[in-house]
Amino acid sequence: LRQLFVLGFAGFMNIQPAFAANPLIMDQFTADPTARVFEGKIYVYPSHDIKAPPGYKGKPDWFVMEDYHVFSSDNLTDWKDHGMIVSQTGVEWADPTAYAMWAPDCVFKDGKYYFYFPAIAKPEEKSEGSNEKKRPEFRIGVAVADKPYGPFKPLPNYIQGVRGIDPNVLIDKDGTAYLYYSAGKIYVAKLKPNMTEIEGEPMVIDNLPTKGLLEGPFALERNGIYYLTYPHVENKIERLEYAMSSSPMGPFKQAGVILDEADSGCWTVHHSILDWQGQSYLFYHDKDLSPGFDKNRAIRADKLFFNPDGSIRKVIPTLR
Ligand code: FUB
Repeated sequence: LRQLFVLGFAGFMNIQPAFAANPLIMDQFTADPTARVFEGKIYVYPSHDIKAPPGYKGKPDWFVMEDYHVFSSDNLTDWKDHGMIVSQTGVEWADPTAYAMWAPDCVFKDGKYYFYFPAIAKPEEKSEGSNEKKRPEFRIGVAVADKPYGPFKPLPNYIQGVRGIDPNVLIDKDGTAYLYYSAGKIYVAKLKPNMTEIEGEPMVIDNLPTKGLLEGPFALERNGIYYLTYPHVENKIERLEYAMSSSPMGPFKQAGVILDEADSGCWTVHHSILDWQGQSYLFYHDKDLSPGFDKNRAIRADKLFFNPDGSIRKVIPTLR
């Protein structure tokens, strides 16, 4: 009956319902899913929420994230956990006590898989002879593998010239790679062909909401349109919005809402968009496995539809 009601209402509103087996992963908390098709399968690179371990000294009731797993599926229902691929204790430059392995991405270029991840860097001495430490800051690192499931080898240092979180990489049709990330605003920088350094200075993306852009950009290209999708918070909870452009670096024009604020009250909505077997999907998260605490999240996927003019229809979240 509920589904019939949703279908009728969706038809009336010219929005497209979708049903999926959500949440996707049931045996651990997962968040911030970047989904990619590699070697004929869907690979999802989420971040990994955990309960604070004994002795944890970080901010209370906050994200606690020490590593990443990768999952694959060929039907969106049965998922294989390939295990831990990168951990805070295995990255030379990262503070191994920070539990801040936030939202990652992974792309394939010239035979290699590049896994991009944010983490808090080890505090450095401020200046010679001074014991003062710099404030902890987020940097973005890269780990490289020959296969989508690893083993991934983290590079010894983070990407120079980039301070921020939530890396996302778009490889354009001409092979140029662009790194998007957040640091209060959304930034973009061209990556050098080695995929581990940027060319020039990062640039702030203009014409987006002036407030409430905290995290989670995801860019894609479709039929010559470049989409920048991003969580936007106005009333404590994020909703997913997007902007369109004819170029990967903009200028972008705000175009609408993809996903409304979660009914559950989960305040983050990190996401990605994937085409799989002729259908687009929105991967995102909610707090299905932890209704009382929205820093222990669970990833979901729902169908996403484009209108003939390239605009995106609102996604209706589903649960199994
Ligand atoms: O998962 C930690 C942070 O919460 C991510 O980096 C953000 O995008 C938000 O989902």
